[in-house]
Parts: sequence; structure tokens; C-alpha cells
Amino acid sequence: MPKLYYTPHSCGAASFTAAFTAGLKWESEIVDLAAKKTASGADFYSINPKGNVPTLVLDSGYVINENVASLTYITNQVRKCGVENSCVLNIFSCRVPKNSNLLPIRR
Ligand SMILES: N[C@@H](CCC(=O)N[C@@H](CS)C(=O)NCC(=O)O)C(=O)O
Repeated sequence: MPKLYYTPHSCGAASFTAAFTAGLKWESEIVDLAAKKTASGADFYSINPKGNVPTLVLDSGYVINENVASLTYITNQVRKCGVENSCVLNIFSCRVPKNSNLLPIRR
């Protein structure tokens, strides 16, 4: 199962939110970016030598550590799940509650 390393208050949260919203079954773990430690105490540099989030570790061991790449990967997974007209933006835009302060994306 792919594992996403992220923090709730950084750009890494975008991949977490997209994967969660899309219903993907992934493991995830929060990272302390200052200490470069994962919540379970692992040396984050040993997982991602760049030490940044999002970091997505695939089952193959391949490490994706750029937002655009991880969001693209998520999009491709959603396509495989058969969600109609899927892309990450559509995932968000179609799930925004009617009374939310968030503005849906115009199409
Ligand atoms: N080029 C990367 C940059 C990602 C990035 O800067 N992540 C920040 C959080 S928003 C981070 O992990 N900073 C800690 C660090 O780089 O040491 C991307 O676009 O994904």
C-alpha cells in the first residue's frame, strides 16, 4: 500500500486531502519537518533525502517528492477507479458543500 508522508499545515496536506477525498486506501504518517523525523521516530532523510513533504512512497519503493508529481499520481489512481471526468481539481470542486466558504471551481 502506498504511504504518504505529510504535515497537516503545509503543501503536503494537499496530497493527503486529495487522496482522502478520492477515497484512496493509503497509509499516511505526519512528519516533523524541523526535526526531520516521522511521527513514529524514523529519520525522514532516510525516506526522502530531500526531507520535504509531500513524500509518497510507492509499493515498488519509488519515492515521489514533488507536489505536482504526487497530485498527478493521485489523479491517475482516481482515473483507474473510474470516477467520471476525474482530475484533482474536479475532486475538490464537486465535493465542496453548498454553504462552504470555499468557492467551487467554475467550469
Ligand atoms: N518542490 C517541492 C517543494 C515542496 C516543499 O517546499 N515542501 C515544504 C512544505 S510546503 C517542505 O517540506 N519544507 C521543508 C523542507 O524542504 O525542508 C514541491 O513542489 O513539492
